[in-house]
Amino acid sequence: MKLLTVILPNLLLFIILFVSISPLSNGFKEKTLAVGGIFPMSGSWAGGNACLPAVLMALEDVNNRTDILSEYKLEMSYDDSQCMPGLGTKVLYNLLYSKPPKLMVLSGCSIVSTFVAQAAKMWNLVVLAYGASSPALSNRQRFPTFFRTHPSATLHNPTRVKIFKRFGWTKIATIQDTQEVFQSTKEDLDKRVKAAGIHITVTQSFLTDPINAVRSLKRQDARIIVGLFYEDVARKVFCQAYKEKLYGKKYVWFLIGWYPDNWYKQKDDSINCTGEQLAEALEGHFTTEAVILHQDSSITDVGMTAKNFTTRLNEALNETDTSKVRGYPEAPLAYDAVWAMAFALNKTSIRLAEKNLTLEDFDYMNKDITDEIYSAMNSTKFLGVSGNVAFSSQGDRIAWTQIEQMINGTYHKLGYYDAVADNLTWFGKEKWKGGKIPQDKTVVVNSLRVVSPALYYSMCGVAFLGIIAGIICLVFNHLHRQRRIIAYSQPLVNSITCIGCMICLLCIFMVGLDGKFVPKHQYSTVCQVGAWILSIGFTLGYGSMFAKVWMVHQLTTARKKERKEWEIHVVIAVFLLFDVAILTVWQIMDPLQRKLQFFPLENPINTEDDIKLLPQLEHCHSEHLSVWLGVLFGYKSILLIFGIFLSYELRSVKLKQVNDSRFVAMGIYNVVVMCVITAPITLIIGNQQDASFAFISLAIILCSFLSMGLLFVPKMVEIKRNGVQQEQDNSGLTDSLVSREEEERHQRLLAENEQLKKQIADVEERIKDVNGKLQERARQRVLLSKEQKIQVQAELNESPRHNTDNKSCAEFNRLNSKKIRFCEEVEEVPNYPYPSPDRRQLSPRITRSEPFC
Ligand code: ABU
Repeated sequence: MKLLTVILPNLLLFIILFVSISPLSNGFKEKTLAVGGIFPMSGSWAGGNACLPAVLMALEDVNNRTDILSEYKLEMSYDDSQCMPGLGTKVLYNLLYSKPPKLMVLSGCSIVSTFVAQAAKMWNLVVLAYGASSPALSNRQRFPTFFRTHPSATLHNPTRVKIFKRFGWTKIATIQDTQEVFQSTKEDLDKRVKAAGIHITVTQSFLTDPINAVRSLKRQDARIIVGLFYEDVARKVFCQAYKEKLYGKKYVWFLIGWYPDNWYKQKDDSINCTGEQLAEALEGHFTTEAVILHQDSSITDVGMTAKNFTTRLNEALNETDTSKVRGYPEAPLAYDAVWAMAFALNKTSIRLAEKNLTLEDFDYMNKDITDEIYSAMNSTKFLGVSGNVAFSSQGDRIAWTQIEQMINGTYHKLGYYDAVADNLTWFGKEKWKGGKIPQDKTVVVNSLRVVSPALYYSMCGVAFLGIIAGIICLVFNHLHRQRRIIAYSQPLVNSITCIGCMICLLCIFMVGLDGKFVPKHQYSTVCQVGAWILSIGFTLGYGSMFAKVWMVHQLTTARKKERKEWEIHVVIAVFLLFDVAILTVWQIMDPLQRKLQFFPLENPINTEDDIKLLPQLEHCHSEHLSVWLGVLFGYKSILLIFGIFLSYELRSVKLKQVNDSRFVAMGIYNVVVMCVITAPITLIIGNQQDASFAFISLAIILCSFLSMGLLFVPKMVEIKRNGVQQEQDNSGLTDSLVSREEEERHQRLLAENEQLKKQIADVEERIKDVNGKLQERARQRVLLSKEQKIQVQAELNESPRHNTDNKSCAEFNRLNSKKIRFCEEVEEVPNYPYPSPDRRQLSPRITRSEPFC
């Protein structure tokens, strides 16, 4: 009995205690409230694997609490969405159209939640997402009944910007899946980096296959790359990054941090890269993720510490390596989502009671109860296992972010960022592959392409020798100016040619002057001086030779046979004036300036540095360069063409008065040929400084050396061969080039030739007439009989006309012999310019007349 009195009260106390705190106590909760659950158990984010056990655990815990929803037991119907919007929507409809009505729906995975939340408003249904990060969901107009315990992905962006600034990166690239969740994250990132003075230089997005997007990143020299995609796509991206070598010491990748730790080791048939290859490509990448486990060891409002929760979850999952379980990081959010729902429904039931309503009265038509649930959710605040749970006006969670880096295949914490307080806690444990912070872009170093010194000095050396040779020629020309061979070759013109060649040779020194010798600001002066020197040098050198052949042509063709020496000088002066006029106008209106031509970037040799060389080539340029060159070259080309024509005409002429005209003609040929070859080739190889300098220099050298050589070497040889000759006074010869005696003879012959030409023309006219008649007769002969023909022939023989024809024939023969005499006389004059054309003119006529006579 005594034993009974001791045991009974204790037993009763035990029973009371057991009933109030044991899980069996929910047996007192006789009414049930139905909620729905949509869990992605596979697909892009298979977070349901860890979140569903966490939700079931939370439901049990809520139902075990007598102080929350004391009359109601929460029951959840759920299904798998595979993180596919279509399937997720189907699951929603199944939940909606199966009894009892669901007061709320839990959902995960942004792409499913977007569809579910958009549709749920039509059924006055509140949706609470435990695993949806899409910033697009923070839109009250579009999703009026949506809440989430998962922070928005925009939470990562301030953290990313903070890190960019920390490492001094101002140029970044992005690559993202075209899913709305990632597009909206990228849009938010755009705004934030812009505000921080950082530029997104490359943006790549892709629908299913990231191959081209990754290639494009590589091509556009992306260095700091933010990747926004689900983990299955991340494997594809990094497989391609591995193939494109878009990783290593030059690159830094920023990825989403909520992938499971071993995400890249998962077997994936959609890629042909091994886990090791992915690990190699991923080494050193950064991740950012929200801190979603309460960091404190205190007991939370849900009756346990975060650590207790983890232990219980691990037991429920029955998995030693929890990093392999999809959705493990989000499990606290799922657990807290159930508690948030319970707290809100609890508050709603109290408010509804005031209106004589109950939660059981909820149906999809009853907006009042939905409004109550919505407002209760809005004001729900508690400390959960994921930290402080509260909802902003957009229904978002606020949380810290943690930054991690993959070092030797495992994620290491680098720090935390509190965006609200703008406080970055950095542990300084980051590691860089190359031992230093990667650059956000390739450092481009300008590299001026200059003429190779060996080439420049050798060409200048030859040009210098040419100038010395020119001086020797000038001295020789002056010393022997009284000698017949010099005196009859226009010594002053020879000197001008020589000076012109020397000026052209001097130009080689200017053409090769580039940034190696001349500072930038003086390069324009070099251009202008070079243009003047080359133009004047050419005009003096070539123009004087041209003037000489022109003079010879005048002497041999024109009626006025007396030419003064100064006329040559006038011709040269006119050319020079032309040059000066064009160059002056060019100089004043549109002077030559330094212009850089850029070439594709090149890799430097013998350096490990992350730099590229930008080859540059200096050019002389003016705005209307083509016009000026067109004018200058146009008139010089006319001179060249005319010069070569005159040279051809005078190829066999040898005048005593201008004894070197054939050598001058050869010099002109040479200049023309060199110009014709050099001009187009230098246009083609203008980008190759060495080749074009060598070509121009060689052309100038060849022209100058050959012109001076042709002009002076024969004279030097002649003078050397004849030794010391008697000096002759040539003053009279230089004054008047053609003697009176020769002139008169020449004029006589010309007049006689003209007269003969007229007579021949008369005779030919008559021959034509007779020929016509003969043809007429021959025709008639065919018609007549043989006798008639003989008769007609006889008549013809006796006819007076025949006598006339015979007379014509005799006249023609007389003229003809006179003409032959003239030709013979002309032949006697050696290399007289007319014989060739006149012979061509006369000979056929003589030949034609012979058969007739
Ligand atoms: N932390 C998982 C988020 C998944 C999603 O937004 O779809």
